[in-house]
Amino acid sequence: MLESGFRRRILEKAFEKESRIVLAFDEHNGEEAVSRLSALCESLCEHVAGIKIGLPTMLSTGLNSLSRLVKRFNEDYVFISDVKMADVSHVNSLTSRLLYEAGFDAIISHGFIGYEGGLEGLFKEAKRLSKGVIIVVSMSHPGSRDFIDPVVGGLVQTALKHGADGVVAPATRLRIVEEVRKTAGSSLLILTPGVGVQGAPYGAGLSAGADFEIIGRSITGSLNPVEKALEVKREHGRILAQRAC
Ligand code: BMP
Repeated sequence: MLESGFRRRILEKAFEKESRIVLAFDEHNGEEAVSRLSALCESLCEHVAGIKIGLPTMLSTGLNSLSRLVKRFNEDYVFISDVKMADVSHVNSLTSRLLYEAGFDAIISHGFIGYEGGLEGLFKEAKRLSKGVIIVVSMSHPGSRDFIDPVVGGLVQTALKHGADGVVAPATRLRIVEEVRKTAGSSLLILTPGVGVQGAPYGAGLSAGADFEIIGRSITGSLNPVEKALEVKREHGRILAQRAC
C-alpha cells in the first residue's frame, strides 16, 4: 500500500459526518465557480466527505485560485482532482506534482495506460508526497463497454499491485461494482459515479458494495443543496443498514 493518508482521511470524514457522499463539482464560470464552490463547501460541511473537482472547473478557474480554496477547506474535506490522467510517465509526474502541491489529496487516473512508463510517474509522485491515487476501472456511460469494461479485471489487478487507494466503478452497472468488491476485498475503496442525473438511484453503488457515491448535478444543481444532501444521506443510511444485516 502507498499509506497515503488519503484513505484514512476520507474514511475519517465519512465516519465523523456519517456521509458516503463525494460531491462532484464541474462548474466552469471562472471566479464565479470558485465562489459557488466556496459557498457549497461552507454549507455542506456536515454532510459531504470529499469534494471531487473536474477539469472544466480547473481549466476555467486556474490552479492558483483553486489551490487557495482547497487549502482553506483542507480540514473539512478531502479534495480529489479529477483530471483522469492518461499520459506518459514524465508528464504524469509533472501534472501530479502540480496538483498535489496545490493541495489535492488524491488524483484520479485512467488505468488503461498501464504502469511501466505510464502510471509509474503518478504512483512515484504520490508515494513521495504521501498522497492518494484513484484508478478508473470502468465508466458510467454506455461506451465504457467498448474498450474499458473487457479489461476491468486487469485494471483492478493493476490498482491492487501498485497500491492504489481506490478505484472508480459505475453505479450504472452494478455487476461490475460487485465483481470489483469481490476481487479487491477491503484493499481498495470503491467510488461510484452515475447516481442521480445519470440514472442510477441514490444508494445503488453502496448496495453493490461501494464505499462512496460520487454525486454532482443532483446536489450542485438543486435549489437546496443541503436538503438534497440530507435526502441522499437518508437513503444511504437505509442501504447501509440493510448491508449490515
Ligand atoms: P453527475 O452526478 O453530475 O452526473 O456527475 C458525475 C461526476 O462523476 C462527474 O464529475 C464525472 O466526471 C464523474 N464520472 C462519471 O460521471 N462517470 C465515470 O465513469 C467517471 C467519473 O469520474
